[in-house]
Amino acid sequence: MTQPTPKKPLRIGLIGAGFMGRAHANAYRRAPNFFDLPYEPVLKAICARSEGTAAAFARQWGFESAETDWRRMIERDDIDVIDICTPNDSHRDIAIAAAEAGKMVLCEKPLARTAAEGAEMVAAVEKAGVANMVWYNYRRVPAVTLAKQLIDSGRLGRIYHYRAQFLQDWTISSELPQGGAGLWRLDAAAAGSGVTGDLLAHCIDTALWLNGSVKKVTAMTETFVKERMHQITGKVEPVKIDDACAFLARFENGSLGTFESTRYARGHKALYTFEINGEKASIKWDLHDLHRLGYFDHGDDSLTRGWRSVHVTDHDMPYMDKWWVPGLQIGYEHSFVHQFADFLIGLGSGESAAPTFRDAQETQEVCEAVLASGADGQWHDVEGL
Ligand code: 4PW
Repeated sequence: MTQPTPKKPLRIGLIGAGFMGRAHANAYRRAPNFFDLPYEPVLKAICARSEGTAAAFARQWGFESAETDWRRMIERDDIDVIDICTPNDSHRDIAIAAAEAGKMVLCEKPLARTAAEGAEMVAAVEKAGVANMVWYNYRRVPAVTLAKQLIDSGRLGRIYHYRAQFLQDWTISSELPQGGAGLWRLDAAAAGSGVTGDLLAHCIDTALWLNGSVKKVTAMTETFVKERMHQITGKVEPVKIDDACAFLARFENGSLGTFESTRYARGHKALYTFEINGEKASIKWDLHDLHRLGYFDHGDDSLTRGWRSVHVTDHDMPYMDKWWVPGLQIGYEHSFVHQFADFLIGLGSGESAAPTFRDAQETQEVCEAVLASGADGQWHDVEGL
């Protein structure tokens, strides 16, 4: 019997052992079980600031070694790809150092705190010629990928409206501190911005992918709790993130966009929704019911026309043939598995998996224009790349 050819190992160094570190580590482990991939992921090293955290994470997820200094991790010659899952304030330095060391670079979203940082990162990976990708995972929810296929096939016709929301409620208490472990998303120095970079960045990435570029935006932002204890300095400090942001957008294709995000929508934990209205049909999606795609086709018989709830679980749906028998659902974590599988498939074929750093920089530019508009109340053009 002929033996299968051994796959080329891809040795991964993961930096960051928090929520996203777990989501990514799970993806490295699951992807080769369910996808036929040209590379075999090797969980070479995990890096976390605390030795205990790094060692425990290595044990739990099966990493061969643990580091506490990301610079040391990048120096290692037994690592091919650096995956950045740290707070946003270290994305730039890690990505640039990794690219200069010739490593492939994966980065959790948003690419950076600002468009200027993002631009440096794009330049670094492109100069080094290393593979790169940003983890905007919702593109790989099968129902969202199906939405892309339906739009690209022309079923919606001309698009008039793009509407998106990302609602949470976890920062309402004024007792919640900012900064430090678990709460860096409230600290502008670490995060860059509030809901704009954290949540709207997802909505913007999906929108750019499904509906094309945004030309200009006008926004309003608000910080409801003005001061919070800072966990690192131990002092009560001004809060400089946007707690809520709503913006209007004009897309290149002539459609109008409305976007809203807040962490003050009592009752909502992670409600990401979008709806797209075209001349011939509309689609809508809701993260809380992520395997369904709402679809309305004006071409249907008028007596039975209505919103269909397409159950995106059949094997002809994107990614679904890789999982269980038709009808069974998958969830949030699978979007990361799909993204990592696509990255490895792209490495094999030589075609980069999207979004690359350059693609994600477009989201960064929209965020920048939104924040600038939130500050001065004017319309802002989105800068080109
Ligand atoms: O990236 C986002 C996070 O920062 C996520 O998609 C959801 O919102 C879950 O946590 C936060």
